[in-house]
Amino acid sequence: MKTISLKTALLAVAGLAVALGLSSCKPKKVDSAIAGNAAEKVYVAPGKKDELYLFTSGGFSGQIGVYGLPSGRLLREIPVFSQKAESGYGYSEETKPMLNTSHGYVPWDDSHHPQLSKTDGNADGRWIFINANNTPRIARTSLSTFRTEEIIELPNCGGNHASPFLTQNTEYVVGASRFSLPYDKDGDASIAEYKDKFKGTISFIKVDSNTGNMHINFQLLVPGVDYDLSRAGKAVSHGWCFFSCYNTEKAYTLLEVNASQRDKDFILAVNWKKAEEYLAQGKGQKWPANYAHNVYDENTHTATSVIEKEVTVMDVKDMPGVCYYIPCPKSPHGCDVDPTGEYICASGKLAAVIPVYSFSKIQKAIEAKAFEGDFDGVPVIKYEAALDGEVEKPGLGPLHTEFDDKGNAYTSFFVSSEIVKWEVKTKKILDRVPTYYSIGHLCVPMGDCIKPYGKYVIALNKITKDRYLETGPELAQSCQVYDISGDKMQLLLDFPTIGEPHYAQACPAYIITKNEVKFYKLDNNKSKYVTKNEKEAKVVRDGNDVHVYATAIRSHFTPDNIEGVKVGDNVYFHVTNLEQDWDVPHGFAIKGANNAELLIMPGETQTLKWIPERTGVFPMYCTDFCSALHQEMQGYVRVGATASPLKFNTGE
Ligand code: RUQ
Ligand code: CUA
Repeated sequence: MKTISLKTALLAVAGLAVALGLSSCKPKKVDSAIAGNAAEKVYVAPGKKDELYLFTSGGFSGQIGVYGLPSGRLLREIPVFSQKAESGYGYSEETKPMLNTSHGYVPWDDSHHPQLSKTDGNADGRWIFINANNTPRIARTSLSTFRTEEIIELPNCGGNHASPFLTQNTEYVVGASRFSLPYDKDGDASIAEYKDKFKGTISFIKVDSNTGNMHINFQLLVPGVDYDLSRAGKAVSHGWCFFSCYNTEKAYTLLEVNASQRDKDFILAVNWKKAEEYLAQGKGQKWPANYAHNVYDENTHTATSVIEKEVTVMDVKDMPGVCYYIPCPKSPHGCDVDPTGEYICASGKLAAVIPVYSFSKIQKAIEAKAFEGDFDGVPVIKYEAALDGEVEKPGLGPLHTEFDDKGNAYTSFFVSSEIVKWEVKTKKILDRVPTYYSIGHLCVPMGDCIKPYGKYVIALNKITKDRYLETGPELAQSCQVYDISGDKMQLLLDFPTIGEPHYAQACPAYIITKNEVKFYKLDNNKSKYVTKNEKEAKVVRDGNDVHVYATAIRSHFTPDNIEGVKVGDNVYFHVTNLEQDWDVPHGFAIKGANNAELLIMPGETQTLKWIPERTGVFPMYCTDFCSALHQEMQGYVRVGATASPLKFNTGE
């Protein structure tokens, strides 16, 4: 490598950053970084709507944040992997199955990479996918309802980080393991046997193009390194996926030191179309498995959870032509494919250059067998044979790259806390701007698509230090918006986010709003517990279970007086919102409920379970300000020591 001299310095800086708890150099001249017309460029006047949607990962909140751009206004937090008391997600009987896993009910996770569904390599506004790292799962959220519709657990996977990445027509959502694990003998081995026994996996989850429903078509068993990030090929490279790999040292303790030994780690190139051929030839082995598959049905307004028992696994050792490693300088993190699909750039966290590989050169190298040996049976392509060129002296600690519509790339630098713009073809650096501070991912609207939207780059920062009003020991998480429409990047706006915005994707608003669902049709409501009109409202006892079939409409519940419930009963309030109009949810809450409230959309039925633990009269009410007489939308449930005949009514 040409830049060996820089490497020592880099390692020292990176090492120092680690020692300081991963803080970074603070850019100078913070105040002068804002140009005079910045405010005007992000100002969205009252009554006007934003131009774009931005979907951020919630990180350790497990959710997705929805913001308008360029204003940075928070519109919604969509619950995905974590319970949300605000709407009852994960608390209502209908949504609890969404958070079921093979480990039982897991109401929390760590989500990193939102991915908009794609058609022909461009965002199509149908769904957004996101990964759960900790208990490996992938979720699909509808962008017509902004609700999570499906969550599939990944068996044979530890740390689902290189996930979920989509092929160009959403044929597959792909997720790879960060933590390798032993998969023979029921997953047990001594940790010291890592080098021999631990393996990684890559899951290829097929997405039904009409319904979006996911199933694991196959898993690839790959050598036991850490797979970190990924992008699928597109256009010329459609049919391939690329993964960054670190810890090719196969260290299993003190990775900070032990996984930073080799001068080069790898990019893994996977020919998934070829893998499909092997699958069709019956190469796959059925492995017993145990993983949850949870689906929310919009007609029954109810989720079901099924535990699947089998998965098809193929060992890449036995599948020539499917996998190739390509050397990549020092602990790569991001692995990104440019809009043409020809260029793949990898960002080594400790590297002094950004290597840019050429897809056509990779193909030629494979044909010519330009290999420098193999790694656990997988051929390693010679670095020079795959390389198109290097971006030299780009900055310190490159992490991720996105692209605009003019042939430029934008790379984030954690340690030097900046975004660097460079030209993909020439690898020439064109501009750099500081970020405040320590940028991780970055997002250009549709910056991973065949036709990027461009216009802005959004920095997703790890540290905010002096940027916002203090909020105790934990400071706000933050995005920054930069204008990239001119030659020079221009900082426009800081705005705080909910949770840690690891990654985000953005697209023009019309792509999403054209599919919008305004309310659920009551006629289509197939819930087992629906009450379609007030006359059918009732309260029914079944042993210790009491089912309240209730309706809500401005501004009363039917029934709103209930007597005959006893202490210790399982009381199920099945509330149907009878409204058939946009934006008229009703809430439901009862004193002493130790789970959540419900927020019920027009036409929908949701159920809150309540176990009264004492006698008395318990008020219930609507929590969502629905009309001038919202505050009148209330009622009572009387609880006795023993059961008495059930009585219920409204207005008698
Ligand atoms: S990561 S800061 Cu979890 Cu996507 Cu790169
Ligand atoms: Cu219904 Cu307030």
